[in-house]
Amino acid sequence: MDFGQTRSSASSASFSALFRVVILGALPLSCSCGEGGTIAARGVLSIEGAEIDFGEVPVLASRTRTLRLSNTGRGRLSLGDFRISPEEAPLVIERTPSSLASGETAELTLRCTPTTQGALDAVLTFSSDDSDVPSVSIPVRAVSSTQGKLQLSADLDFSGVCEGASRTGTVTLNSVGSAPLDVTGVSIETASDPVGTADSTGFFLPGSSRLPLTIPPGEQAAFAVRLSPAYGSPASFAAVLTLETTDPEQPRTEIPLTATVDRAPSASIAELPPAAPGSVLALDGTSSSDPENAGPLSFSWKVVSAPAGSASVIEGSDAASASFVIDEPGDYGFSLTVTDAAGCVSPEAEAAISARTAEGLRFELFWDNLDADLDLHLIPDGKAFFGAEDCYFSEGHAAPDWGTPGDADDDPFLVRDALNGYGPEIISYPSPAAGTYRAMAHYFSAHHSLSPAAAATLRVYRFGVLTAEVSRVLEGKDDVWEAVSVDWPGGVVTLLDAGGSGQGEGGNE
Ligand SMILES: [Ca+2]
Ligand SMILES: [Ca+2]
Ligand SMILES: [Ca+2]
Repeated sequence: MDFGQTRSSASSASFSALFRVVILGALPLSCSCGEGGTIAARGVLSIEGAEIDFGEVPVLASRTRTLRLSNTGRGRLSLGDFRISPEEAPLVIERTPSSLASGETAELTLRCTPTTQGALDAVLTFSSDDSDVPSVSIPVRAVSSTQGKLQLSADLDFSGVCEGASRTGTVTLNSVGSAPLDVTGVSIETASDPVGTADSTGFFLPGSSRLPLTIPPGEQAAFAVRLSPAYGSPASFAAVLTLETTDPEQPRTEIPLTATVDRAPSASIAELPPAAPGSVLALDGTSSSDPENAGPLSFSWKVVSAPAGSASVIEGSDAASASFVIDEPGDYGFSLTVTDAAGCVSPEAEAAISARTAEGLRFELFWDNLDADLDLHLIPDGKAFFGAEDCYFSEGHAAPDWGTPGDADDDPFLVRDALNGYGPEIISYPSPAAGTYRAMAHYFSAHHSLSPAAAATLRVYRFGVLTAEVSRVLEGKDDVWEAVSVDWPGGVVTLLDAGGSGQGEGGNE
């Protein structure tokens, strides 16, 4: 191989124009007139071009040229014994025709990939059974005066990648040579000697680059490398990033990739206690932990499901111990995630409760005077105070038979009779029928008190949730307070006595 340094760039552009010459075998028909006077047809080789000139090819870049071969004779033409001389020339014969039918044209393809700077002078030879040109020699030229050069910069710190998260690093390929740098391969392979139990499968190339990628001199290209250790992944990773380029000094560059994983903390919610509507639910995440115990954990509680109408929010949603007021009967779901000092986030822990009570309506009356005996009455709308259906302490009235006669399931009942302060006196109506009900207080006895006035308070609960609280002073014996009416199933509480004070809330069913 002659790699003289004096050759300048050849005129590759002129290849097809100037050398479009049939240089060999112009005979269209070769007559072999035998004694019998027969004419034997034979193949005749025509070649388009006198030489193959690749022109300037940067070191390690690859170019192809084709040579058109035609059979202008009448018989079949056989070709063979294709060779490059000298053998070590950086040329590869990629495609050759082995025979050409009469009138057929085929292409021979030659690839040149110079490995060093310099000029290339080689010869392509082959044989044919055209008796006029049994041996063909075609000069092959190229010059390689430029080369790509790779300068790498990498940001590949994968220490302490959070379990369950992702980190992306970057490899930047700077093209600093005299020729464009071709990137022909980018891959991540298993480390030949993984560290310990390191997993080599975690690293990947998230982007998609079509290769080969050509980077002009002075420019750069970047490749992202990502590691996304799933929860439960190994504690470390090792792999090799391999770059293949046309930089002759580093055609194959291997960059080791190593990673350590910071374990995610674990969120833990203590078992939720049974809770009724109206109660305060304690949310306890104090048993959450981090394998590395690195610094304090931070907490994030969320309500993931709640019954319609619930407007309650978590108190202390960023604390280990939080609380939640159950404002509506129904099913609630809560989640907790914790974050360690390194910023690694736990998988979500979830807990659920069903906060229900079978008791549709409940009325409670209490007062502030120990001497006073107040009585609570519950009366269907339109029925008489102290009438047959009035529910109050008296015999035969503590559990009046409402709704279906003889069926106690649809009746209200006095849960607790208080004979003096401070109550409470309680009436429960577990399965209210549709309708309107009045709740009243009657000052039954002052027990001869000198100061009988009693400030009374009535509370109405719907499915265990306090929906109204009203207050009024009852002055003495036989004072009557017609406090509220309650609509069912809506649960709307209406204040009846303007002298009272308090607030009711509508239901939502
Ligand atoms: Ca951790
Ligand atoms: Ca009483
Ligand atoms: Ca009944």
